[in-house]
Amino acid sequence: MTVNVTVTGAAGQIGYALLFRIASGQLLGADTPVSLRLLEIPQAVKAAEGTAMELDDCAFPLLEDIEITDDAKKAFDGANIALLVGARPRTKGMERGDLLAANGGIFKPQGEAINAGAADDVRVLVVGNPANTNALIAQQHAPDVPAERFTAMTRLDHNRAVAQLSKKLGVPVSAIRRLAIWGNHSATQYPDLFHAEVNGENAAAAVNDEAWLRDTFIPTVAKRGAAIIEARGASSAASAAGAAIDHVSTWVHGTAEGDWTSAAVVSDGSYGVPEGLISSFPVVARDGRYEIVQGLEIDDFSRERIDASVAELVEERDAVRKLGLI
Ligand code: NAX
Repeated sequence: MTVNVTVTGAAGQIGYALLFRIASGQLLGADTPVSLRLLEIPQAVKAAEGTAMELDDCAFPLLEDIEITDDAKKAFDGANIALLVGARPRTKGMERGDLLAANGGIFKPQGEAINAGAADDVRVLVVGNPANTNALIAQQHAPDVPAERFTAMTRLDHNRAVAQLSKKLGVPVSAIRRLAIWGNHSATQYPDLFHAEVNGENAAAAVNDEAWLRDTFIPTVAKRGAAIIEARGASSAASAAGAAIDHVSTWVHGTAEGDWTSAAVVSDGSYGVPEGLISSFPVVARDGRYEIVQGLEIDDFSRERIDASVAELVEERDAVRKLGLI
């Protein structure tokens, strides 16, 4: 059966890296035809049409059709997968409150449109920043959709952490399992090596260098986005698109036995993260659902960092509440 995939911000740079991979079958597999619905703001519809021309020109056998619109209701009608990439970036002199308000103006109506018209099995991934709180706003305006269907992306952070660890230890990325990002997709995020494994051995023990972990690994992962901008002159796009593909394809197809991944999902109160916040956790995907890995022991080092990132999420939630956005 054809799967309807809605992508917002389709004319942006992540959109450009993402759409071709979806249409080629990398999101849902080589047997699943896709119908793309691209949502853009009116000024960018023409650019999205240009991307659609290129998608046509790839003659992807799995791509059934492409619809381009600036109307959220149309874009989410019948959506099975919704990738919310378009967001309002922070511009010079913009306060955090202004940023949250501007994004509330995007994610509230999109949540409402998902609630009104998306398919019963809709799964939502928010990529656009501030991703966790944008996802919370959309989720709060979609009361008829199970809350667990709203997620935000920390898979890029996860992949970045895997890559850094692989380089440090000189092992292939395939040797690394059970890494986890906790908290907010922001500089406060906490990439956790204490539960990760390298060739079956504890990763923190294999590194055996707390100073590296604290002063190099964690800040390198957390500030990688800024380092990419500095080097490339533009923010990460292909790696972000790759992580979005990973997030959805894991969600649909499941995690490998004994492994887990990272995703920001609605908290059920696990690990002291207030219920209802959309926070990153170690998660397994089973039967099309992301579930928080339970029962991990959290030491003081990790506790302090998880709490700091979660405190930031609480502040963001309180700020959008105050603005009347949720
Ligand atoms: P671009 O500025 O290239 O593209 C964004 C696109 O969204 C633009 O074409 C714009 O017209 C569109 N847009 C804006 N408002 C819209 C609306 N209401 N409806 C539909 N489309 C709308 O940004 P890009 O580099 O593609 O990044 C997109 C978002 O991803 C940004 O918010 C960025 O901060 C975020 N990121 C999130 C990451 C994550 O790990 N969660 C990593 C990468 C990226 O930084």
